[in-house]
Amino acid sequence: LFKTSVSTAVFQSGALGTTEKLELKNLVEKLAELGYNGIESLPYDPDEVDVSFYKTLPGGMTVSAVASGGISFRHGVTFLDPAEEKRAASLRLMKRYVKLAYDLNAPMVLIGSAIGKIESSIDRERAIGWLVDSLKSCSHYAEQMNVSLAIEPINRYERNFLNSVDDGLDILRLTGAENVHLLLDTFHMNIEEASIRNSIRKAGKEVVHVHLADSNRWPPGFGHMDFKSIIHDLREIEYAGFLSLECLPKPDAATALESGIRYIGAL
Ligand SMILES: [Mn+2]
Repeated sequence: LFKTSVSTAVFQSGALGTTEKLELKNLVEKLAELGYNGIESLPYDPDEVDVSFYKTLPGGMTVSAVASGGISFRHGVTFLDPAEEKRAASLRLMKRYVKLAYDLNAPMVLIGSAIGKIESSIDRERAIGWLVDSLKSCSHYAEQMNVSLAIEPINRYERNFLNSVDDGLDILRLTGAENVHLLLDTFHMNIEEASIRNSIRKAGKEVVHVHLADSNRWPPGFGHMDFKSIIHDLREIEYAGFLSLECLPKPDAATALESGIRYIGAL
């Protein structure tokens, strides 16, 4: 049986273009009640987090991961910003997310949108060099706190490189850090991977976190993806991390949360 968690941001703040908002406290109580094992935290600023709240989560829940999307959403900087001072700012922020993960006893920081895009004025090799240097720097810092980093391949409509598992493995090879791994997101995989099965097998031990959403980014079971097969493949690679629901609150938040864990549990 896999551990389950929920990426809370979309349910709290109307992220991903949604409007429904739940108070974090009520949301967390609901997740414990439904039987989730953890919550994935996406604070827009690490300094705004009430650490004590996360230390006493109901139902023995833990923080499955800290997501760093606030670096681009809130602070408007990324690892690939053409301006050097903005790249430096994103790196400083990322280290604060790493420290926050340590403070919350979370095993890892998720790195998705904070990577950014390659601007047309920037040479591709140069940009990848910036990314790899930033990851190396973060990984050294995170190592001292026993925190891992998980980079997320994101589909081509949201990012103009690092879209597939193969792309992610290339970045891991270039980075060469023992605590930098992959986050697989089924919504992005459905768009980018020729074979989800082969990609999961190829990623193997590098998979440290999984985001679950169906083909339409609704909760699993509301689209046309074969989650039975995905779960089978994750068992085969002996994946031991969380299955973290990161989906739109559709048809509504309560139904998404309830059906999410029920559907995963029945697979
Ligand atoms: Mn994701």
